[in-house]
Amino acid sequence: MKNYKRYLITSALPYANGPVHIGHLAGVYIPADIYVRYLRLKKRDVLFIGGSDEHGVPITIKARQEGVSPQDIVDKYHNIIKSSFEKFGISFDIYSRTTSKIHYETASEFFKTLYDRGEFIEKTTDQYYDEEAKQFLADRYITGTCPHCGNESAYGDQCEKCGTSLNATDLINPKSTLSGTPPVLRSTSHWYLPLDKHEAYLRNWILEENKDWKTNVYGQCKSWLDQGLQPRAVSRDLDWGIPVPVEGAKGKVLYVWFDAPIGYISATKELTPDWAKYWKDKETCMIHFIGKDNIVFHCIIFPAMLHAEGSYILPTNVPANEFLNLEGDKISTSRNWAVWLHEYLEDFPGKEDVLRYTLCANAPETKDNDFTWKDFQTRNNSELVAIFGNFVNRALVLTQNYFGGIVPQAGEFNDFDNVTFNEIASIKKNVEESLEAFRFREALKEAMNLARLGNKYLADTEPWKLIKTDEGRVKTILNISLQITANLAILMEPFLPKTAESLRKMLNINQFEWETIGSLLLPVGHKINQAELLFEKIEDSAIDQQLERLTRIKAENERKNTKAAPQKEPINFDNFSTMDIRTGTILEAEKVPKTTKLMKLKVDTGIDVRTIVSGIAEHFTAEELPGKQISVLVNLEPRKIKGIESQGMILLAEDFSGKLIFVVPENKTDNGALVK
Ligand code: B3M
Ligand code: ZN
Repeated sequence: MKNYKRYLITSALPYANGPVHIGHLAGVYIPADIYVRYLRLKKRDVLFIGGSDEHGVPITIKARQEGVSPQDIVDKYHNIIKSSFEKFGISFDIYSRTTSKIHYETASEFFKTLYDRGEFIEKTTDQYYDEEAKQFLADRYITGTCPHCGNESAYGDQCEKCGTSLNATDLINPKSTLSGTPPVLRSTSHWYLPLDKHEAYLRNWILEENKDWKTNVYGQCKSWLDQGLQPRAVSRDLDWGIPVPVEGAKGKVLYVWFDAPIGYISATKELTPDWAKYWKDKETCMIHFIGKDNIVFHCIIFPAMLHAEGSYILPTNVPANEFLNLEGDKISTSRNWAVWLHEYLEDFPGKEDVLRYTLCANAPETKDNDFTWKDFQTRNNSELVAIFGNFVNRALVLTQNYFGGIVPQAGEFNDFDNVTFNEIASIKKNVEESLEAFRFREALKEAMNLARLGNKYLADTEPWKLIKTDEGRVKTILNISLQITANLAILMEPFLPKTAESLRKMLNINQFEWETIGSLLLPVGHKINQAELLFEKIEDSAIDQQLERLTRIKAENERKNTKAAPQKEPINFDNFSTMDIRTGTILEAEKVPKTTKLMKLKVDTGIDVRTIVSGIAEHFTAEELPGKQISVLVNLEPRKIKGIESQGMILLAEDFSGKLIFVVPENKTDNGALVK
């Protein structure tokens, strides 16, 4: 790793228009936090910047939906998001917000500097306007088909599917999201940042100087640059945002993607009077952790802004991740298809690190990836509990039992001891290499190898068998095992901070520093504390509950998206009156053996008691049916189903989620009453 004097690590500012979910954590905040914790353990000078993005159309749309003001929305969600991050141990040095005073000043000043220096061009163009809502349709107020990839729900400023940044007038079949009507064109003037002017500079900077960037990031930038850069509007006709700080700009605010990245600067200013050295000194390494939909803004537009301003450094790297899916489907706020962090915290209290572990082990680093609850359970039970927890517990409990919790004096190391102990340093090196290349999954896997090593060492040396015959040897074995445990407490800190802290408490150690990994950390005679379980098994029932929740959400969504089937061909009254429908009561019910759907019913139709076979066994149990009054078509030709003669048909409605509901008389009535 090149040694920089200091590090400025930023993570994308989430829109404060909803809570955060596992996709945010896996894509941005966990990798950023691991990296920062690693740098801190290496005693580097590092600042970790975060905050809420509180402007832009995502906020005003949500405010409309909830019938409150944009300020109410950002106040509410900023706090929810901030507290979720805290609980998951995302260790920001500051978590700020873009509605802060210091941000208004910083962003306005930034704009003003570029404006005064003639870095913008002012253009009057036709833009989409919603005549019903009496408003220009910026960004997410307008959707349409992306001209590049055909995605039908691209926004006015960006297609989230292919990552392309768009102008609203590029969209095919544009539609206002306010009124749903096709918009009209109206002329308006705005300030544009001429990206074309900076193209050659950016080309050289990215394509030549930053060849080591992740391939997904480099590739997106290259394709952008190869298409040629166009001037980009940096103001909007909206009433929520930072007012454009020049004369005659009434009703115009800064484009949210102009102000938001400046939020990183404002937050640093808010944090420390020394902010400028983090932003303006070439010996700072600045890294932006983001999701793939933010690449163009962080690699092209923000650098162009910084370059135009002239006194700022550009990022050293922008390690963007791909997207995380949930159980095979794209995570979606509007479809509620997500695992929300605040809900996870309620369902799995104290298990923050388990989610950190799963999301890192399965991070969407090079391609989109899937989160499944089954995988979550397996990672916990077969890795955290069975490997990490098990090893630590054995090492500590054996020390308690045999030596009263005192680190015993090791005898001379044999070859196996030496090989095992030396392995710690090589694991450290591997973890470092992976972390520094932003390969966090690999780093975690390598770190877990230390727990594996410990487990294997105990299994191979079997101190529990030796204790009766060779106490001296057991002392050596447990000394080494405890040293591995203490090394684990440091090595795992970036990934599993809470676990590492518990481990340090059990081991009774305070000092921890990355460079000490690989050495004997616990002196002979050191007293360790009582062992507690680091992880506990997650039962099937907890996983089933989560899966049931998702099934419910899926059904609800399907229901919302399904419309009533179109009407059938007309019939006349005579056609209808040939059907003999009666009220009846189910007397007995029994599942038809070797079938999944069929239920054999005995029904009192008022005319007789007869057998009817009905396809309802997946919806009702045999126990809940007897006594139920229903409607039944009694003159349907008898049919043999699975060898049973069925004499009629029970009437059921199928709702939009596919659920079956009996068509029943409003009040209990006579069996055999005619339905007409
Ligand atoms: N708020 C987009 C997002 O949440 C945006 C990031 C801003 S980073 C300066 O995906
Ligand atoms: Zn697209």
